Amino acid sequence: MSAVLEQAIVLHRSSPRSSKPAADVAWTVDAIQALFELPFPELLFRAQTVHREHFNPSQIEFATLLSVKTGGCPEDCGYCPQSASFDTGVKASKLMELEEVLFAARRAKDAGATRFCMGAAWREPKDRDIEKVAELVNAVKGLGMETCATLGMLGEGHAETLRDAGLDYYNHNLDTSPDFYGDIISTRVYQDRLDTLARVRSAGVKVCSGGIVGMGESHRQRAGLIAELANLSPYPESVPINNLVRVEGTPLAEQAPLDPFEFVRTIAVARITMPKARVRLSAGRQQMGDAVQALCFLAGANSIFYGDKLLTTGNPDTQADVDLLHRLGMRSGAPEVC
Ligand code: SAM
Ligand code: DTB
Ligand code: SF4
Repeated sequence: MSAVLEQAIVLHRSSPRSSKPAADVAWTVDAIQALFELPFPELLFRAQTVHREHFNPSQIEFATLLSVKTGGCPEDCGYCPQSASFDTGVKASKLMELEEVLFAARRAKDAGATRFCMGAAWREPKDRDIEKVAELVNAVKGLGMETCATLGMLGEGHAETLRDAGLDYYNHNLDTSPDFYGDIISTRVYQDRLDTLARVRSAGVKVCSGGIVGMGESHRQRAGLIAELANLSPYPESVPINNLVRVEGTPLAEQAPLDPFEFVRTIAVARITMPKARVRLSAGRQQMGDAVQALCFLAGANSIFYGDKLLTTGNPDTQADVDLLHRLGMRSGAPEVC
């Protein structure tokens, strides 16, 4: 066994990170890469052990997404069908009306979702956008659902306004490692993302932040993304792991698909390094198959996006997800940390 691998194992066994969220031990990229390189059964066993320390491993959160403002985005994220820089056939639309959003949220709740996440294709919302989204958040919160919003970079006071309206989580993904970021996005820098996450955290809104795998990043860069997330202090309460959805018209449309076991490994490493987070098996499930999804649950995923659509692309239909959990003897519900 290599020295780095031993370090990863020792670190995992002895580090307070396995039981305390705000740990004093930083994860090195080497140690995380060594976790990725463990034999698959060993990695899954470790991830399951950590998962069971904090959660009921049979419970999966259902979070429903709604694109409340679609397309026409000035950013050039190479994976995204909503960027105005690419011809993907996504039509730009204005912010949805309150009644439409409430209708979708009620439907999601009736179908069993506990979290409702509203996404907008903005680089950064204006003050008046925040006022309008705050009304949406307040109305959805009134239904008794957990609320989440993903609106791009936040300015001064935005996170506080959303918090006061009842926002539980703000989603803002680091997406990939710092050294691969510039290959994917040219219109903003990594530090912009970190600055928004700091604003969210200091307003007392819970952080939802993860990334995308399968964009052509190296093994080390995949480990680098997890290191960035796990070393946020504290690490995010919610960690979406997206498998790239290859959309025609985007620069990443022809990207070779990722080995599904590598995706499962990413979930497992996220679970080990962020033990109390809700780790979400996010975009890419429609292309994945039931067996790989089941492996992701074994690797410590305890949340999925639930509903026929993500933002602009497809997702398994709700009955298929209900059936999948039933076949696995699992159940839906907001996972509580124990
Ligand atoms: N505009 C805001 C932002 O960028 O933060 C919010 C919406 S944006 C669509 C939210 C996240 O969706 C991105 O950070 C990215 O992780 C994910 N995403 C977008 N397109 C994707 C794709 N084709 N495959 C997988 N994930 C994708
Ligand atoms: C996240 O990490 N993934 C979601 C949500 N947060 C906003 C979005 C996935 C989008 C997939 C491409 C689309 O449907 O447009
Ligand atoms: Fe815009 Fe967000 Fe898509 Fe980037 S990921 S192009 S910021 S909507």
